[in-house]
Amino acid sequence: RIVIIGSNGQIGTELATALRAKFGAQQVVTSDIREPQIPDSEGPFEIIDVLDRKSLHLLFTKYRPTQVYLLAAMLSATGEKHPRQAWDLNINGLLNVLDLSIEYNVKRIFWPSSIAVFGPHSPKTNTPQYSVMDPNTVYGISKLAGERICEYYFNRYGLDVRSIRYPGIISWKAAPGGGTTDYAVHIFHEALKSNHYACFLAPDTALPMLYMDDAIRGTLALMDAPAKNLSIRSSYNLTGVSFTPAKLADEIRNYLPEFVITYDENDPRQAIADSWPNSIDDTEAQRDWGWNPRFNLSEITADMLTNLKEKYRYNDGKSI
Ligand code: VAH
Repeated sequence: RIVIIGSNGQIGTELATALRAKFGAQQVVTSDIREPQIPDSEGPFEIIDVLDRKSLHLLFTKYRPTQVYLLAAMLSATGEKHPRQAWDLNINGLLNVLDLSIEYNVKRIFWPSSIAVFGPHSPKTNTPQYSVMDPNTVYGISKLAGERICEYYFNRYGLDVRSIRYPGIISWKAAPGGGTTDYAVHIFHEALKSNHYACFLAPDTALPMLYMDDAIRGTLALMDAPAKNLSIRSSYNLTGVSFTPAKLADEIRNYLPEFVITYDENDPRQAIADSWPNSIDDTEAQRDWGWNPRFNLSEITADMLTNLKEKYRYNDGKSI
């Protein structure tokens, strides 16, 4: 069986769909701290708090997973509002899963890191795999510590845990929660709803981004790669495309010519974004397991608007 912990989230939702398509619905167990908005009719679902070792133990006993995907985490912006809870969930949740994975001899574990592990003194452009890393958000600090823990469990216990430093992820199926890059998702919804978006990042804030289809395909490619090919056991740099809010607005106007973007100054997420790279060098992922992004900014924009148009027309009956 494959177990996904945190399957209600932006990435977990689509990982569940992809893994069920690949391994069969009954082979993939989804789990989260509460029921999903739309009940999971595809396959087994369990309510799990990753910080409750007892319930986690029961999950591993019941399903004896061969693979575990740990997606439960508190992201950057929310983490700055609740720093202790963010550290606790992101670090102790990981330790609980790694320890149980040893006890139950889980073959492969996936855990997401983030470009948030880089900080103000990391190179801003084409940030390399190995670099000065001085993250100044609790989220980034917890992800950097988590990477060191994953590499330790691999070297000390031979646990085959694999990880990707996700950039901002853009998708339309499930809402993102509490991130700084989420402007690049909200903007599409607002453009379709009201032809206007009040952006919480400044127009020239360049950030590395990745379309969800690419993120899922890359994650499965890493998990399928032969262990001997993997030279990185902390977490792989990965990126799709870098752009600014102003560039994204221009791209949207190619489809919605009346679209207007305005900028809210002084949002706390600006300082978080300013501490992160503008672009990422993912040479190691390309070399070790054939990473190659497929969606550029224009294709992301077209796919998002096409799919969300359907979603909005369906929900509100309003014509876009
Ligand atoms: C966030 N979407 O904004 C996440 C991600 C690199 C950004 O880690 O916190």
